[in-house]
Parts: sequence; structure tokens; C-alpha cells
Amino acid sequence: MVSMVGRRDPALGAVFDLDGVLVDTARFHFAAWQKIAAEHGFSLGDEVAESVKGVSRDEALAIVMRSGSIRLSAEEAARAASRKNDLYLETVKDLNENALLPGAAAALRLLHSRGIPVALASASKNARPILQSTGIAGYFSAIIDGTVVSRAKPDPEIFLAAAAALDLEPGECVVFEDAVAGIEGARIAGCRVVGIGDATVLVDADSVAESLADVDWGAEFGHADVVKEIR
Ligand code: B16
Ligand code: MG
Repeated sequence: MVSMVGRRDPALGAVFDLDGVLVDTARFHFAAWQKIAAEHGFSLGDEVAESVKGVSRDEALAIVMRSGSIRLSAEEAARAASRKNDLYLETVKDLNENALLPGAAAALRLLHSRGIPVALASASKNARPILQSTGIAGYFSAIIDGTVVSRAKPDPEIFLAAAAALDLEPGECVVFEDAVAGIEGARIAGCRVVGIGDATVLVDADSVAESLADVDWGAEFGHADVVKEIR
């Protein structure tokens, strides 16, 4: 049996969220939801942005419609979800490596050079084309996305599947997440979590960095010299 590493021991694998961690697409998801809200006659306040991060398309639609006190039939909901996806895909159709967030490319290169296996754990059903268009698909040993899992974050399913795909225990993996729902799911799975974003929002993460460029890689993976390399 593989033993679990303690919270301070070096992790053996890395699990990345996509939108808002590796790629600057969270704002495009939200802009599409704002258009959907406008088309339903209400304006979607910025305070909703955090709660639609990391959750599935259907769950995000439910959150958006709740905030506008709108009830949709199953048919209307399916149409609105599909329209949101069309709007989102229109904004990401010309995505390239310039959409990678600070530190993302350097982190993936570094982990690869150290032989640390990397998995994706993204709720998005559009994850694969986005990994391709931004040129980072080749770094992933496993891709667990919205086409693979049936339960949305904060359910731990996606993180358990990512760890299993790397042939590691959840406690041997460190997850990088920008969403409150994702941090909750990763913690329930038993992974260590680095929140990417605002420390006043991501209060349940084990540690928080503004971006992947600010992560203490040496502390997470146990190589004293890695911090120097990533800067
Ligand atoms: P799609 P992540 C998530 O991706 C987004 O954060 C979330 O806003 C979106 O609703 C979800 O993917 C589903 O995306 O509509 O493309 O299937 O952050 O888990 O990488
Ligand atoms: Mg995210």
C-alpha cells in the first residue's frame, strides 16, 4: 500500500485546474453568463463571478438564473446552456499561448523536467481544445474534464479521478485551484491545495498564491532550487 505524505512532505504529483489557473478564460465564461442574463432581462452582478467559477455549465446556469429570480423549463435551460457555450466558444476561438496565465508555462516546464506527473482536473467540457490551442496539452499525463466526470465540484470525484490516473494517493498530490468550489472538492478528496487568487476569498486553501508565478515550488515539491528557476 502506498503511504500518504504529510502536509509538509514534498508532493509526488500536480493536479491543475484550467480556467483561471493555467489559462485566462474565467473572465470569458463570466462575460458569456452576463450576456445570457441580459438576454433574460436582468443584469448579472460581479458578486456572482466567484460562485460560477469551477462549477459545471448546468450548475452555473442555475446560479445565474437564481440571481435573476428566473425559472426556466428544462427545454429553456438546455437552450440557454447551449447559447452560453456558443458565446463562450466565440470568444476563445482565436486563443493561443498568449492566454496562458503568469507562471503557467514555466511551471509545466519545470514539473516536466523534474519528472513530476501532471493531471488536469477541469469542470470544462471545452478543456481539450483549449489545452491544444494554448500549446500545453503535451504536458499532461492525464486529462480529467467535464466530459469524464458526472459530479461537479465541490464533489471530490474529479480530484480522486485525477490522483488515480496518476497512480497516486490523493494525499500525495497538490492541487492548484482558483475556485472556492474546487478548493472544497480537493480538500474533501484529501489533496493538499494551493489557491490561486485572492487570499481573502480562498480561505480554505492550505496556502494561496496570486498566480502560478508566485507559488513556492520548492516547498510543494521539495526541490530547493526550483524557485529560482521559475522566476
Ligand atoms: P464548460 P475549471 C470551469 O472550468 C469554469 O471555471 C466554470 O466557470 C465553467 O462553468 C465550467 O468549467 C464548465 O465549463 O461550460 O466549458 O463546460 O475552472 O474547472 O477549469
Ligand atoms: Mg478554475
